[in-house]
Amino acid sequence: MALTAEIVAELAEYLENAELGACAVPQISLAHPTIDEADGYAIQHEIRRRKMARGHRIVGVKAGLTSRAKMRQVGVDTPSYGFLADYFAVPDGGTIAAKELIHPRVEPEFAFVLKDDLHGPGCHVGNVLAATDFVMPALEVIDSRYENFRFDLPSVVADNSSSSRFVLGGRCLALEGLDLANTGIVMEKNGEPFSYGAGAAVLGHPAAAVAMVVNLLARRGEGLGAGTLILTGGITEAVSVAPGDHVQLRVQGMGSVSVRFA
Ligand code: OOG
Ligand code: MG
Repeated sequence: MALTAEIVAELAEYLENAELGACAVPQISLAHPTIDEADGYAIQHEIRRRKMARGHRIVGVKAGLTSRAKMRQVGVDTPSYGFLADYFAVPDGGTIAAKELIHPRVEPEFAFVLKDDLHGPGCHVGNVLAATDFVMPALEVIDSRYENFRFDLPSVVADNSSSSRFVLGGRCLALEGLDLANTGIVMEKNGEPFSYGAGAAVLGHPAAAVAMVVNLLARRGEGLGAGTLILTGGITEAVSVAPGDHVQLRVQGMGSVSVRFA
């Protein structure tokens, strides 16, 4: 940690105001060049505390930068996590007012819901598979609060890993009989295929992304409780969207989920 508690609190307020006001700001490492990853998480957890203090519920977590395609797109190659607040949820087929966001992008993901608690360190794919209640297709809408979607690892972690909205849909299935690593996906924008992939793009298996988040949370003495929702990270690069756009994700054997921007 390079920053004082006072600066951490100040940067949390600054980034949360950028989110709530849908207004882009310079990445925080420009003014604070010594900031490290632990500072980033301290700021993120302070934003989470601020939301809870105002009565928001934290409904889950998201893994970020878990596929090569995502790492390449933003130029950061370390996986991370963020939290999901209640008001991030958008119904399947729902509409998001683009003016609530800065420069949204949409990415295809899997969502896991736990039936048992998970704690690290040392959490592995087997623990995650045993603790999973069901999985389903998801679209994550990310919206970096930084100008031009440009950031380094500490800055994006502080900005809650660009979390803004998520959509769950399709079929919710138990893992038995599913081969998520070999499950194909197609993401379409306005009816045209935009990107293709399979679950293995996410750290070899999407369950590995859940284990990664659990092990990162263990550094702060936290774990994930039964019932927690986890988004495992973009399988392919994210697509930029503007008012009028419609994005649909189709997942092999698991149905589809979609969202529209107005
Ligand atoms: C960081 C968030 C990454 C994912 O699924 O990889 C993320 C970003 O790309 O802005 O949510
Ligand atoms: Mg994501």
